[in-house]
Amino acid sequence: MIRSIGLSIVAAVGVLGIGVAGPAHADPSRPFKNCTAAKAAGYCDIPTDSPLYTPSQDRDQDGYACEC
Ligand SMILES: [Ca+2]
Repeated sequence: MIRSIGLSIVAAVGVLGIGVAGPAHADPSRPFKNCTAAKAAGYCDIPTDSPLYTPSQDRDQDGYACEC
């Protein structure tokens, strides 16, 4: 019984951990409309290898869009 509860807690924490820690969880597959929208969603300094990157949002062309 105790073992069963312990496993349930571990499973619940695992699910929550993935939901909170996984950046891909809320990660759209296309760039944001603009940096205001990106930052509102918690994204900034978006690297060129991210599907969220778009050159028009990287004004200084340093490889990071929507600087923090
Ligand atoms: Ca930049």
